[in-house]
Amino acid sequence: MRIVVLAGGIGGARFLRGLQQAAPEADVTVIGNTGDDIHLFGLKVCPDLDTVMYTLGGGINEEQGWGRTDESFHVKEELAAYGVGPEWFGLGDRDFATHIVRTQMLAAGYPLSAVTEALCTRWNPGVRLLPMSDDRVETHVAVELDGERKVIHFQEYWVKLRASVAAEAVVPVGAEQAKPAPGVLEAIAAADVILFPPSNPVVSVGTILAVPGIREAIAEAGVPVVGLSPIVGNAPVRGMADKVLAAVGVEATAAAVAEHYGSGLLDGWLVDTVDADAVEAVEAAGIRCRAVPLMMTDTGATAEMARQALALAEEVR
Ligand code: GDP
Ligand code: FO1
Ligand code: CA
Repeated sequence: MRIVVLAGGIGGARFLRGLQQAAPEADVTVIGNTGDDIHLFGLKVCPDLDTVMYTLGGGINEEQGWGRTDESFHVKEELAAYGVGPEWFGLGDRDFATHIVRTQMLAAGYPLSAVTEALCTRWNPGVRLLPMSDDRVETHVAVELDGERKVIHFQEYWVKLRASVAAEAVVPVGAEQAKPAPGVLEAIAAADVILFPPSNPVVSVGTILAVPGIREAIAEAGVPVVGLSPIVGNAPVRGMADKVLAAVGVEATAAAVAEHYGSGLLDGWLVDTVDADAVEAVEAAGIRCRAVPLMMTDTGATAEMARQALALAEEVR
C-alpha cells in the first residue's frame, strides 16, 4: 500500500512512527513542511524536516520532541560570547552539523529535495521524505508589538514570543510562486491513501497545501483522504495552534478544523473520544467521522490511531 502523509514537525513525526508500526509493509512518502525554515548564522535550518528525520531515524530528543538526543550547546555559547544571536533559538552542536552539511550542499547547487535525500541516507527514516518544495517558502506572522504592526518570522512568533500576542495574519511568503518538489505530485497521484496526521492545520498542513498544485492533486487523486485532529477537548494537545487558527478565523475545536479542510479535501476525520459530540457536525459537513483515542502517549497507542485512520480510509473508499 502506498501512503502519502503531509507532515509538520512533532505531531507529524510521532504519528509516522505509529504508522510504521501499524503498517510495516507500507510504502510511505512524507511531504514535509518547509515554511518553518529559517536562515541562522548563515545556515539553512529546516526544523520540520529534521524533526521527522531524527524521530524516525532514532536521533531525536524524545522529551523535547525536536533537536538531537545527547545534545550540547558549546557553539551557541561561543556565539553568544561574541554577542552573536539570536539566543532564543536553541541550536545544539550535533544539530549544527546537519545545517552545515545542508547549507554546503545547497551552495554547491543541489536542490533541497536532493539534500534531504542525502541527509536521510545517514538516518534511514524508513519513509521517503520530500520537502513540499525546493523553492524558498517562509511563514511570516503579522502581530501588533508595542503598538506597532510588525511582520515577523514564524520562529520568532512561536519560539521567541511563544505566541503570546495575537496573530493577525499568517502568510506563507513565497508559496504562491513555489513549485512542488520533484516527486511530490507523482507520489500523490500514485497514492492508495492520503493522511493528514495531527499536525498544525495552519502552519504545517496549511502551508503544504498553499503550494500551488498540491491541494488540487490531493483533491483529484480519487483516493481516501483521512485526517486526525490535533485539537483535543477544544485545545491543542501541545503548542499554540489555537493562536494561528484564530488568525484564519477557525475555532480551536476538532469539528471546526475538519470543516476548515472541508469535504472537498477530506473524506474522513478522526476526533478524540472526549470530542465524540463533534462527530455529528463533522458528518453533517460531508466528512465521515469517528471518535477514537487520539493521544500519542506511546508508539503502541499511536499505532492504534494509524490503524483507525487506515480503517476509516477503507470505509470511505
Ligand atoms: P510542529 O511542527 O512541531 O509544531 O508539529 P506538527 O505541526 O506536526 O504538530 C503539532 C500539533 O500536534 C499540535 O497542534 C498538537 O496539538 C498536535 N499533537 C501533539 N501531540 C499530540 C497527540 O498526542 N495527539 C493529538 N491528537 N495531537 C497531538
Ligand atoms: N523550538 C523551541 O521551542 N525552542 C527552540 O529553541 C527550538 C530550536 C530548534 C532547533 C532546531 C530545530 O529543528 C527545531 C527547533 N525548535 C525549537 C522547534 C521548531 O522551531 C518548530 O518548528 C516549532 O516548535 C514549531 O513548529
Ligand atoms: Ca513546524
